[in-house]
Amino acid sequence: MLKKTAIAATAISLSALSLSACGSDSDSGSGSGSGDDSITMGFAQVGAESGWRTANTKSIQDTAEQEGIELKFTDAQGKQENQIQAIRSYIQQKVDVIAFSPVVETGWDAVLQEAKAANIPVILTDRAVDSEDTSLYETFLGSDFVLEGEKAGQWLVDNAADADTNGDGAINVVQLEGTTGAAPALDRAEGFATVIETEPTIEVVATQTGDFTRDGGKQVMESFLQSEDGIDVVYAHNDDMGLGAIEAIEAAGMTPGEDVKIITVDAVKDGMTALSEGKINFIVECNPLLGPQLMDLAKQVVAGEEVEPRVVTEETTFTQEQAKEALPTREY
Ligand code: GYE
Repeated sequence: MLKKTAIAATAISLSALSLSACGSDSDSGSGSGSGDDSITMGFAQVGAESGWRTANTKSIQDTAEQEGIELKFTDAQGKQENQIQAIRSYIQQKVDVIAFSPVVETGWDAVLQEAKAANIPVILTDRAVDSEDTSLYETFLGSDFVLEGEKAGQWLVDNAADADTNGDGAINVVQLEGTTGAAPALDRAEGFATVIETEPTIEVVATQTGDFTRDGGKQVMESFLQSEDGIDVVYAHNDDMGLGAIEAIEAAGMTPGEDVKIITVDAVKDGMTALSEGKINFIVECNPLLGPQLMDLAKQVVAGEEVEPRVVTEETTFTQEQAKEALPTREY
């Protein structure tokens, strides 16, 4: 009894806020105990640019609460300098672990070195950095974006005959890219390009960033519809931009999913709904529910345990028929 009280008191003084928020300790079963060793995590999020991001943030916040991890959360509004500032402030506050989803791949070495010098472990979540020194972070948890691009390209190759909506023997693709310099934008473009190379009739005739937003996708698609003749296919790096493109296509008097085929990535509810309605033709899933794996990894690295340097999330793909089946039980 005495010993337990002493440990609890130390934990409270180390991290004054974390215990009060969770009320009485509910028995959370497995793991590292009953709250004596509470963890503070600083999480620097990209922003709130898409349905995927909203689901990702919710998963992280909900899981932290369930696991009794104190979460300091910031939204960088899509700006790398805001994320760097947030990470510096987490270092100053001496959090136990820092996790973040880097807006872009480059330019992280300096701040990661500061975290390392302060002995604070870093977990990359969702997006990668291009730092050559992999000792700057413990692990990278997230999807294989190249594979996602390959799956999108493979569907198009497999459905090439159907995708030639203009019937002229050439399949003209316009690409709506994610945020310039972001890992999912670079990798989804690369994976797609490698696979469509195998089918000479398929060509990306125009490509531009829509910044992963619905509005961005709509605006870029409007300009593509004016500048390009005979667009057969839209490949959007996320659902939101695909949904924006649908609005532009409809406003131009065409039928999305028929006159122009649409392939997207994510499989969030709005995207899946459009897929089940026939407005999108194929979606490659990218799972935003990273909270549980992230909190598990955080507990392990804070305990000084070795973790796998790369943790890849499992994902599938959806056709229109599969979307109809999956929608009723879709969580996000
Ligand atoms: O696909 C997109 C979001 O990094 C995987 O970012 C994430 C991407 C996701 O804005 O919708």
